[in-house]
Amino acid sequence: MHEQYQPREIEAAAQSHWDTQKSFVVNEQPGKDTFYCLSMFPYPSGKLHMGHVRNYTIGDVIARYQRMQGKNVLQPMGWDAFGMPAENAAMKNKVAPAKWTYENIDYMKTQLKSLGLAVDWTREVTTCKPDYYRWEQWLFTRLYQKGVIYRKNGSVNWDPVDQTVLANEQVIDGRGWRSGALIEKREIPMYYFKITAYADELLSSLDDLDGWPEQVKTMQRNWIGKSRGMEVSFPYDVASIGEAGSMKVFTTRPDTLLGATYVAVAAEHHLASVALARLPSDKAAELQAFIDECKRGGVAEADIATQEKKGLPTGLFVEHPLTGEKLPVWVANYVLIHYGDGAVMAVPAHDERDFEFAHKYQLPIKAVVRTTAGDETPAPWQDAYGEHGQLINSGEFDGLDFEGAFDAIEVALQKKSLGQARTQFRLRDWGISRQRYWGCPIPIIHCDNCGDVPVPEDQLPVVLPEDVVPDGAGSPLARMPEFYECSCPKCGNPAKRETDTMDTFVESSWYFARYASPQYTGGMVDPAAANHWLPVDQYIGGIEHAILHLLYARFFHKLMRDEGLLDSDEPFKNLLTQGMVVADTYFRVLENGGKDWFNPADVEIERDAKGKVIAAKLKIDGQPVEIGGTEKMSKSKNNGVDPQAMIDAYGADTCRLFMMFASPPDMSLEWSDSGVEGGSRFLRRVWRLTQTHVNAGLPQALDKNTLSDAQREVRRAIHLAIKQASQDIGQHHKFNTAIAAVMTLMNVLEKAPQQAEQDRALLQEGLETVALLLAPITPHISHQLWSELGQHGAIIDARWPQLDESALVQDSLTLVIQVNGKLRGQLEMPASASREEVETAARSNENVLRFTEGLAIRKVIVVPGKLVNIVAN
Ligand code: ANZ
Ligand code: ZN
Repeated sequence: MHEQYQPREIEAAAQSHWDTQKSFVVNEQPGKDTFYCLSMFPYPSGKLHMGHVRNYTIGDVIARYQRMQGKNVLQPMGWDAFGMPAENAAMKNKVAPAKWTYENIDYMKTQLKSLGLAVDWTREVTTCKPDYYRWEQWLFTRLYQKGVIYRKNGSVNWDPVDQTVLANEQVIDGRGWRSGALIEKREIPMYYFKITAYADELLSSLDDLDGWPEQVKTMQRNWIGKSRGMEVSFPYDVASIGEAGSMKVFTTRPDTLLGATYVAVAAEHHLASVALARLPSDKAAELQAFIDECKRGGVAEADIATQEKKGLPTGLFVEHPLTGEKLPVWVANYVLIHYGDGAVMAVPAHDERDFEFAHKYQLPIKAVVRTTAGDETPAPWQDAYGEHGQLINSGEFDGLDFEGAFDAIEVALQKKSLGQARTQFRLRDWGISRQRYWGCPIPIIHCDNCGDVPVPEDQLPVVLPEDVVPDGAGSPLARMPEFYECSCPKCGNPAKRETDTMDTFVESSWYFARYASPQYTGGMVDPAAANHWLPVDQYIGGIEHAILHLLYARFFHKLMRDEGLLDSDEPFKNLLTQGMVVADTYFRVLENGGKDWFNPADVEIERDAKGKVIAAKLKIDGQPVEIGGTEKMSKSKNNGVDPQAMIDAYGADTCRLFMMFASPPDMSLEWSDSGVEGGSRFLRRVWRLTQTHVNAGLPQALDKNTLSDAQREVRRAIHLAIKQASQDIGQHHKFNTAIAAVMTLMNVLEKAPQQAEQDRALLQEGLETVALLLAPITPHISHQLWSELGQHGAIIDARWPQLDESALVQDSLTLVIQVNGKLRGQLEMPASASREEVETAARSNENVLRFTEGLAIRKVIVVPGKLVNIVAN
């Protein structure tokens, strides 16, 4: 055994063992417990970042731990390979996105392999390859025929200068990222997944996901946003509108109906167009300008919620459905066309947005709910009162509570056929058309005779050409006749292939299922394999995917179930959302007020006694830099640490150990060089102790029945570590405290005597335990230690150590120490200790020494098994 711990050699040897033994290649084994451990697959951006390393280490530790429990563990890996960064890189470097992507995959794969992940690489899935996306296209055509996918107009961000559609992230402060032009909303035909048809199930089955963080379930519930409310019709005032009809609104507060003082519609609403036609020309021009303004500024909903409320009157009126009172119709920028019915009944007294609006435009405010303070008219108006309460100022409904009013008002409206209860979801259908090149082609052919025709199964896949370099001016596919010219599958006439591609969230919505049978050519998944492995037992990934990715994946799972492709209802039984990797930031303020950020590696820091950073200077010029606090590692703050540099310097095991030791997986992890060094030091200690031990020759087997008290204490420490680590890893995913338990054990083992045969046998058990407990976390060094410890067979095939409960039984007692009757400490003594032994131990106890300093001990009173009182003066 080498004297020095040499991670490079050890890691290469362990990895080559796993490779040649195909240790991680798994197949269905009926009768054996399965465990499917999945980490969110990476986007091949170029190289791994610390967040990836953390994610995949957590997954790998869980996978290896489960394998040591005797389970048949599947841990696959692949590439979420379509997406915009490839197009941006292509434009910058003039290389095709395909080439860029495949090269990144090659490099990142070697990086992942160097981490020693227990991954079945034979199942690798790459979503930009036709053998993957052909099944996505296949499912698309099936769902299209079923009506689960349909076509309708949707709004997009349109850049009028570049003449192209932009993704939300390409719109910066309302302007195109390249042209700087003001972005307009445009309506174009797009394809939609009818996810709203699954809204109820997506919501209710969250209740069955006991293994998901509560926070993520709440985020999903809010996103789906189920509200019970009422659809209310406001008949048109024919004199002002010029036509008969009614304006529909959706409200969650029908109890406030008598408090409606105006109504408001979205810029795209029918009544806005009516107003344009009927207003005098100056007013119409003003309204037109406002409508244009509303339509500009992108489609991101978050912006709409926070922007200043603005509006214009239309000169139109509707009638209150119960009182017949005329209410003015306004166009307002806070009313969304795609939510509810694109119109609201405004109740300023009880809705904050309406309140802000009414206040600004001096519209009447009428209270119809009694506040808890009991005020009828809380004037002067400070704010809307949004709580439920007893009705006031509402005629026959006065005195009713929310539920009572809801029902009574529904009855009143039904009588007039002007309303009824309705449940509504915030969730909208999922528009998946993207006017981008690097994505999965939508398998539709447009024919003048036959309309939209799905590409027949035997003509799939529709292959995306891979040698195209996009130039940023719209999708190149739309300018490639060789791509879009085709003949209609139905009538044979010349037709045009769809040139939009799918949202890349589609690929990541079903990859977990494809891993079950990645090379299967008979369908999207082999149902037997899918049912064998799914649902995923443990899914691990970033909280940033708490809503969209997880919702879409759950949706796809249900779609696939309803296609008869698999049996389960949900894809991920347990979910672990890992915390961020954070690091210190340093900067200097530039003359223009901006900041120049420096990488922590280029900064020298000074700490106070408590380790807090108090000053920092740049290494190259020795001049001070400002300390910007701890932030998520990112390019923008230049505080990233390249994991590769760490792996190269210390080895993968140290990197993995640090990642797992520095904090629990769901908390943020603060990068620290000294932490990494600490990890490396610990592994060297383990190495050194094992080396000294095996160099002396392997001992005989341990005889548990003839252990001395001291030896029993050592054995107790070994099994305490097993107990602690098993609980921490198996039940709580607290890898950090599991590692701490191993460290405690190491302290005991290092101090234990190593001469007698029994002592050496005990150390053997201790070191085997250390190797086994560390095996999921630092698999390479454990692999080596295991064989050095004389084990036949590799540790990868070994079982997690068994707890021997009898080793935990403690024959010692805790005695209280008093000095002059005051409690001063505790004393741990073997139950068999004599009165004299107890007294001697008490006299040398450090607290006793401290409290008797300068005094003479007059008397020592021992109450056996309970206390020692020392009388001194
Ligand atoms: C009157 C009212 C009175 C409302 C009141 C609230 C409080 P959720 O819970 O999200 O479903 N609303 C309806 N359609 C809208 C649209 N297209 N754009 C903007 N707002 C719209 O919200 C339902 C509430 O949001 C509805 O209830 C409506 O305002 C508003 F004291 O109607 B409410
Ligand atoms: Zn046709």
